Amino acid sequence: MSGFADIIKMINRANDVAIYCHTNPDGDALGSMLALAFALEKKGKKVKAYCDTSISKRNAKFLGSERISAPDSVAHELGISVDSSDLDRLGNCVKSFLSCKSQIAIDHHKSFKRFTEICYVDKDACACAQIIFSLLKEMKLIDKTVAQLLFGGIVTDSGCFAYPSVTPKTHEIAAELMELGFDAADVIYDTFRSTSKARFDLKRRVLQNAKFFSEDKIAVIVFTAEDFKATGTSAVDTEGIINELIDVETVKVAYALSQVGDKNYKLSVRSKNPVDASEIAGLFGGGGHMNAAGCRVNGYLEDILERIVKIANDRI
Ligand SMILES: [Mn+2]
Repeated sequence: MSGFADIIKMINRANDVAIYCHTNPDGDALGSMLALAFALEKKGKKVKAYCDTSISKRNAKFLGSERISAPDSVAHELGISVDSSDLDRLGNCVKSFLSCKSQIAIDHHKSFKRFTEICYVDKDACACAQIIFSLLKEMKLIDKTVAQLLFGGIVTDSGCFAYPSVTPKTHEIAAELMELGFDAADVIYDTFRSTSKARFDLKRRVLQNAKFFSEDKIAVIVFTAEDFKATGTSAVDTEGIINELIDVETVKVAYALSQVGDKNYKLSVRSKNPVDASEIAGLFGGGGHMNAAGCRVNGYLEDILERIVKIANDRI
């Protein structure tokens, strides 16, 4: 692992920087990426922001989200990956990232697998935006726009300051950012609370069919292709709905299966301590954090359900 000094040196040397985040970006990925983009532009760099997924309506509230695009075929001078725990998470951006003359990875996932020589990983940071804050503070590049983006990133990854990953440092950073004068309540509404009517319909439909197991300690919801079609939504709209399950008092492990293709699902895992969500996701080649993680699972829905319920049962 490298310190900020190495990273700042590399940034200072490059004129043409491409910033990358993971596929299906969440608020932390977008806030981190766009804050860094605006800041480096202020420093006179030519900056691109790349992601392989189109931005959801909700995430379009992040300032500058319209500038995010799929990568072009240009080999950039410096590639910076934010909030991505491994190379595969960059999805269709992998080739572009690897084609950059030099690379940096900045991340906070417990399951981080090193994929660049120069990387900065702080597994105690509740959001990648928290690390970007420290980096940009050292570079003296935090203005109101950057602050608002970083705040949005922290809000989404911390469950609005509610998850166990939140530390006094998180609040200190949030307070420092708020001093720059954006409307924090507006950012929280836009990035955390607000929902489209279509997403509300999806939520209502899927929660109605939530299944509970083992004396209500395990809960599962499934987003099928049919649910998406009926409500005019897509996988990006599932973000956060799983929290309704883990908020049930008795629930220790919550799962959300989201259909990607025929016999192909994205599995999100939420847990309460001491159950380790990233360990469960790791069984399927995925990863994440202690209380929130994800992976891909293949198979018939009934078989997957049986398997994941058993896995949870062995751990509660
Ligand atoms: Mn994150």
